[in-house]
Amino acid sequence: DKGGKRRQATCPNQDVIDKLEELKALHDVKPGEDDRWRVYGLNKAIAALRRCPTRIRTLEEAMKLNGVGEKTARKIIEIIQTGDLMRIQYETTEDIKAVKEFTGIYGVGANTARTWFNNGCRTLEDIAARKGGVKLSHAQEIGLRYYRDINTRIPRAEVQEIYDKIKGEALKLDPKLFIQVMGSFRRGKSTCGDIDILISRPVDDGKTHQGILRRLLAELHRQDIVTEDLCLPDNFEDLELVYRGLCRKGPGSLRRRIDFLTVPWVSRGAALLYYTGDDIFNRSLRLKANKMGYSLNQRGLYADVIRNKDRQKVTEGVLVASESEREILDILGVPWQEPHERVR
Ligand code: DCP
Ligand code: MG
Ligand code: MN
Repeated sequence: DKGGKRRQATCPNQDVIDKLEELKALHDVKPGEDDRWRVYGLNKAIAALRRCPTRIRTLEEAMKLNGVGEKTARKIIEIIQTGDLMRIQYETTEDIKAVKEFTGIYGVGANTARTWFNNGCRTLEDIAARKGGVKLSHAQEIGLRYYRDINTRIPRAEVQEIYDKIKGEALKLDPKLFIQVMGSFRRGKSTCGDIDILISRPVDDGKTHQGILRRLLAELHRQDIVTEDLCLPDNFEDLELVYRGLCRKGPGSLRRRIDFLTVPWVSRGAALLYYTGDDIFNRSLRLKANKMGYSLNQRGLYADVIRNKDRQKVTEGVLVASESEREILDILGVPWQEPHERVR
């Protein structure tokens, strides 16, 4: 993927790159001049490792990489020999640990987490005790209550089981519905962070999926499959809806994050492409589209989008393709890639 932003699935030093990225992220949030130089150095090393077609085995090989000095080379060898980097533990200071823990609460971003830390919170117990005047939204409260569940990855088989049940219930409501599981599951991952489900419906008989999600959710709540709502759509009568919530396989099972998305039939290809990801693959596609004068989003590929000086869209533009993933990739000149190939 020459010149592309995508990371190759086949990079022989990917584990090393991942650890260096982790270290880089730690320096990135610090304000020091030294930290900026370290980020710069790590970026060069990461770029060199990406280009390197073979597995690095010795210090000499590591030092031959462009822009890699002895210090970084020693880090590379440490990762290769131990699978870890002690420097990461050392650089992970109390504030970074707390912010990381707090952002594990559904609906909490880095800014909120940082504010809580500044107000004296250090642990989830502090948050639960509303220390320092912490206020939680409804969704955040659920996020805190099911913190362990939500932050546990879901085995693929469990996603399949929950999805099969939901698909069955949906098809009882309307057998002509188009239902598809997206995200990491569709990419073939062995565990998933959440369950992403797309719903649409062909319009050849003049009907649509309008109102289906409301009815489906009512039924899934009744059966105790969907257990909590985190984010409801404003208007359930729209064709394009996003829903976020929690679900479970059965009584006693862990709560799992679930996202539903409904889209007009015409948008299904663009929606599948977007919500299958991964996010890095999406970013490279959007970049490619922009370079070609198009604009790509979950609704479709558009031409003649007019933007203001802040790069905000003034007009939606002219729809060029949206019904199938293949059509969009073809126009962008991107060779077809199966979902499992669309990975960092
Ligand atoms: N997506 C994106 N950019 C984002 C968030 C999401 O392009 N900032 C797209 C790509 C993702 C898809 O939406 O693959 C689904 O989002 P998820 O957060 O559910 O991510 P995944 O399903 O890929 O991974 P996970 O197993 O963590 O759920
Ligand atoms: Mg997902
Ligand atoms: Mn999701």
